[in-house]
Formats: sequence, C-alpha cells, structure tokens
Amino acid sequence: MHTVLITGAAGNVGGWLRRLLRGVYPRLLLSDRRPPADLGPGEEFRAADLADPEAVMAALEGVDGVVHLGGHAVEGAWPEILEANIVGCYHLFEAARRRGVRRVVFASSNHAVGFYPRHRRIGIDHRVRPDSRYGVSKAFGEALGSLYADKYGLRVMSIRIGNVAEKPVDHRRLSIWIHPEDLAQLVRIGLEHPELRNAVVFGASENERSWWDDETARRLGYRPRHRAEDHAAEALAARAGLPPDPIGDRFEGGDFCSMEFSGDPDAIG
Ligand code: 15L
Repeated sequence: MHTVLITGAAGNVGGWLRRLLRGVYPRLLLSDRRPPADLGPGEEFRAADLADPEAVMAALEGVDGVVHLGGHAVEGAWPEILEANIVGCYHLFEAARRRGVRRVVFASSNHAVGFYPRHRRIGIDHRVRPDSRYGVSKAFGEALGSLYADKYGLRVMSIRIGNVAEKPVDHRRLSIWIHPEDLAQLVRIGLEHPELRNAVVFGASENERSWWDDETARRLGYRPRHRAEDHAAEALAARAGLPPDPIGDRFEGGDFCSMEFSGDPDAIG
C-alpha cells in the first residue's frame, strides 16, 4: 500500500483514523464533502461528494487502498440514506474497480445485525438483521463489497463497527465498544493482510460482555489491546441515568431498534 484514501475523513471516526494512520503509508489522502476543520499543513485533501460519480472517480486517482467511512452515520430519512449510503457506496466501489484500486475497507456497522436479541451470541454466518434504514444500507455495502471481491477481484474487508470511542459510554457499549487504536489495527489488517480476499468482521475491542464471535478477525491476526471491562463501573453508572427503553434494551442495536418500533418484540426470536 502506497497511497491510501480515507472517505468521510472529516467525521469523528475519520478524525481518529487520520491521526492513527499518519505516517503508516507513504501517502495518506483525505476525502469528504468539506475539509476537516483542523486539516494540518502536511495533510492532502480531495473534496468529493459520494453522490457525484465523477467526483468520486477523481478522488480515487492513483489510490491503492480506500478506507470507506463516508456516508450517513446514523438513522435517517430514506432519501438521505439512499443518496449517501446506497448510491454513494455504489459510486465508491465502482470507481475503485475502474481505477484499479486494490483494496477497500468498508465501515459497516453493528446496526446491520441490530435486531438480534442480546442473549444470543452471533457470528458472521448469521444472516443480517438490520435495525434501521441505516442498518439496511450497511448490509447493502457488505453485499456490494462481496460482489466486487468475487466478480472483480477487489480485496474487501467490511468491519461491522460497534461504537468507536475512548471509553464505552454505557451498558450497551460495554458489549460493542471499540477503541480507536483497535479499529486502526483492524483497518491495517484490511489494507495489508496478504491472504485477505473478502471478509466481514466485527469491530470490537476485548469485551468480556461481547455478543459477537469475532473468529474471522482473530484468524487474520487481530489482537485488540483495549478492554471494555476496565471501564465497567463508569459505563454502568452512566446507564443508571438513562430512561428505560424496553425494546432497545432487549436487542443489540439499542435505540435504533426502538425508533419507530410498532412490531411484536416476542416474535423477534
Ligand atoms: C453506528 O453505526 C453509528 O455510526 C454510531 O454513531 C453509533 O450510533 C454506533 O453505531 C452505536 O451503535 O453505538
């Protein structure tokens, strides 16, 4: 990997990865609709709106690997999810194919499987179970990555990211939290591992309360260095201050599940 481009570089996760991947690859390019407010003098920025296929093509010129964080990062109305996460994701993979990019690391999300009940331990072989239009868009991105890997030989890793923060902020996050340094480790595996072809992994730190079997990531050498349990007292205290959410507290996706919910929780086995 010589030239790596991060899309969505002006966002929160983009900010972490910009700092953690600096100096790792000879050239690190940043892309977003607008430059990050704190863009440094040594940082190279390429503006691109994912909705504009020509702009995405231009952004990917001379790029070997993409870390695709760009798009809408939470639940939203259908038109914005469609434009940023469905059409935009297609533009990204298609530009990667046409530009001869070798690898794409796709930021998927735990919300692709958010409707699994918390008492179940799931692996990547469990079917997707999105908890929102946002979660559906992430399942779509994973499927697109799989198509481009199988059909065009692009190497793709989709990371179902839990919650990226310095610490798990509440009870739910004790199960799904990932420290930015652990995420950077996973991203580097996606960009560099010689045997990687087409993988979906869960993105979590060393979390005793995890709901996920992350065997694929481990097999690729992932060894998270941060432990959620070290912050358990604080995270549990934070939970005490939150109002009860009978639906959200039952499923992995938390309040993404309870938003707009009018189903039968007992029927979601
Ligand atoms: C995500 O996918 C979101 O991008 C982030 O904002 C958090 O909501 C996170 O999931 C989470 O589930 O905590």
